[in-house]
Amino acid sequence: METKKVMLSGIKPSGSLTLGSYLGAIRNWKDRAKEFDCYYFLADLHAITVRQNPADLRRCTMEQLAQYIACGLDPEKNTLFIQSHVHQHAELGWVLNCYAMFGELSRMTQFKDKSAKNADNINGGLFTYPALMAADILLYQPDLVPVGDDQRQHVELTRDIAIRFNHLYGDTFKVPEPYIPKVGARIRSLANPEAKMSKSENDDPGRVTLMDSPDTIMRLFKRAVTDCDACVRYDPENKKGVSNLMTIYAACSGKSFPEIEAEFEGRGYGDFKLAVGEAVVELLRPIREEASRLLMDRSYLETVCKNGAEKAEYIANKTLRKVYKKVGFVAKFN
Ligand code: AQP
Repeated sequence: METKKVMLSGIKPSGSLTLGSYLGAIRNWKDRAKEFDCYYFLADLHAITVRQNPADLRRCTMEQLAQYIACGLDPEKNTLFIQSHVHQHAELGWVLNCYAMFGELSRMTQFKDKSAKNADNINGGLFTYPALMAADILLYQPDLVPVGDDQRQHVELTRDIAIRFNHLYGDTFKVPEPYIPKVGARIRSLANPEAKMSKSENDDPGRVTLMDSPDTIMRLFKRAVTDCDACVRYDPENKKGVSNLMTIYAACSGKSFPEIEAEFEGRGYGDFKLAVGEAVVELLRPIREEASRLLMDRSYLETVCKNGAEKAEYIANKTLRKVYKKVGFVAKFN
C-alpha cells in the first residue's frame, strides 16, 4: 500500500481565531487530506508563554477545535488534537532545546515582538518556544508544514535543528519544507494596516474574528483605514490599508488584483469596503453557524480530542523513542 506524505500545522488558542488565521492558515489545510496524512493541533503549550486566564484558555481551546471542524477539517480524515494531550511534545521540546543555539533563538522576530509587548514577563518559554515548535513538527516527520508568511523563520530554524541532529546522530528526522500560500499569507488589522491581524489583540478595533456577527463585520469594514487617494490600486508599500482589503477580497472572491482594480475603477472606497465586508460575511457565515452548533455537542468534541490524541501519540512516541536512543538515554526497564 502506498503511504501518503505527512502534513502538520497548529495554532495557539491564545484568543478567538481571526480572518487572518483562516485565510493565512486553516483555509490552506482544507482538502489536503486526499493527498496527505494531516495532523492539526491546538498549541496550548505555546499559548502560556504569555499569561493566559485559565478559564479563557480552556474555552478558547474547545472553541478553536469546533472552528477547525467548522472550517472543513473532518476529524474522520484529519488528526485533530490538543498539544498538551500528547506529552511527547514537551519531552522532545526539552531535548531539542539542547540543540538550538542561543544566537538562533535570540534572532527570532516573535521573541523580540512578544518581549517588547510583555516587558514584565519575559520568561524562559518566550525565548525557547522555537525548540518546542521544532519538536511539534519533527515528531510527525512531516513532508510539508503550511504556515503564514510570519512563521517562515520558525520552519527554517526547525530545518536547521533537524539537519544538526541528523548530522550528529545519523538520519533521525525528515527535514520539512515550509509551504507559504501566495494570497492571504499575511492579513493586517483593518484599523492599523502596519500590524498583523492577531488573535490575542482583544482591543484591536480592526480584528475580525470567525464568530463575529454579520453586523459587526460590516461595521469593522466600513471603518477600515484606507488613504485619501480614493483609488482602488494594489500597492502594498504606499497603500497598505487598501492593499490589505484587496488581499482579503481576492482571497474571498478568487479575483485577481487587476480584476478588482477594474471592478472598482472610479467608484471610491465606500462601495469597495461594502463589497469586501459582504464577501467576508458570506465567507464566515457557514463557519460561525457550524462552530456554534458543534459547541453545543461537548461529548462529540471530547471524542474527537481523545481519538486525535491517541493517533498522534502513537506516531509521536515512535520518534521520541528513536531520539532518546540516539542521544544515549537508557531505555525504560519493563
Ligand atoms: N493575520 C494573519 N495573516 C495570515 N496568517 C496568519 N496567521 C495568524 N495570523 C495571521 C497564521 O496562523 C498560523 C497560526 O499562528 P499562531 O496562532 O500559532 O501564532 P501567531 O501567528 O503568533 O498568531 P497570532 O494571531 O498573532 O496569535 P498571538 O497574538 O497569540 O501571537 C500561522 O501559520 C500564522 O502564520
